[in-house]
Amino acid sequence: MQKLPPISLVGVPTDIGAGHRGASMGPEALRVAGIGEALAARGLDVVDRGNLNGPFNPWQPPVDGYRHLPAVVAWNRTVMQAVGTELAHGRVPILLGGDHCLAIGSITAVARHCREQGKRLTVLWLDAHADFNTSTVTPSGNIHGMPVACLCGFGPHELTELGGSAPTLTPDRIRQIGIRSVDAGEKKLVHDVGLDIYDMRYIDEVGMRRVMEEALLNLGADDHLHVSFDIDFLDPAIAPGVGTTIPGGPTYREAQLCMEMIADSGRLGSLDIMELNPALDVRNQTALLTVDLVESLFGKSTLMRD
Ligand code: 5AB
Ligand code: MN
Ligand code: MN
Ligand code: MN
Repeated sequence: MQKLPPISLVGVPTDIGAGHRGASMGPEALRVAGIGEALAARGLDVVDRGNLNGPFNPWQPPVDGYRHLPAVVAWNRTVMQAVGTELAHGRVPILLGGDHCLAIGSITAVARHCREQGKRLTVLWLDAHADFNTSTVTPSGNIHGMPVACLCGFGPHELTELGGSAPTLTPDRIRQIGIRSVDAGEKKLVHDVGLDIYDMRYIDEVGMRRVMEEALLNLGADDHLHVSFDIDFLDPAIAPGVGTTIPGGPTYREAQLCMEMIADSGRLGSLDIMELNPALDVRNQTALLTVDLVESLFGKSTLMRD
């Protein structure tokens, strides 16, 4: 079995960027489902750093196209700092969300770390949504629908410049998998920037195996792979505990294969687990499923391969 670096769990208990309350309880639901114990049982060194702190959710309407922008910025600064610290200590940060706006801080920290280490960054974005809205095209003002745009330099300067002045990522470093809900204005934007999207139709047509082969193609020895896992990537029949369920997602087996092939790449360097909403879950089943998939992501396989 390949030697994996030590892991740090970092809880971010907020739903500040979401359209439903409840993702703030995600970190605790993942702990109750045994995420730390499951990874430790794989022989990994796991430390739980507890939860980060930040402003409460005031549940306000959008201002200039954004809901809760100042609080979203505050949470993301804290996330960037915490993720950066873990990476600097040679650890693999696992962010326990929390809503998906927090991927801005997480990936900004990862990108900075990669620049410092001379590593190339590839981001796999597992999601039902493209998360490429801007203040002018968003149907909701919810910033969890905007993180990919912000990371590519489209968004409020407080978020696009969280880690300095230049955009954190160029669109060619991102591969999105599982996409099946893109808003009209958002569709034009992702098309214009040429985002690499493996949508559900493509998964239906060629299968998850070829999708993952293509998404993981050309990963070099010095590449850092970041996985941003929005739980609504999964079909709602198996994962009801999310705020924005979209039917027609990957099945249990497709999701397993996706995780196993990422594990096989041997390049996983950081992970976000986002958008789990225990208030909408059924007996914590979505959290338990997530832990099962994360075990595969860290190399657990059904057969005698590990
Ligand atoms: B998630 C929607 N596109 O912008 C919007 O769960 C949904 O992080 C965004 O992928 C869903 O409000 C954000 C309609
Ligand atoms: Mn989503
Ligand atoms: Mn998302
Ligand atoms: Mn969501």
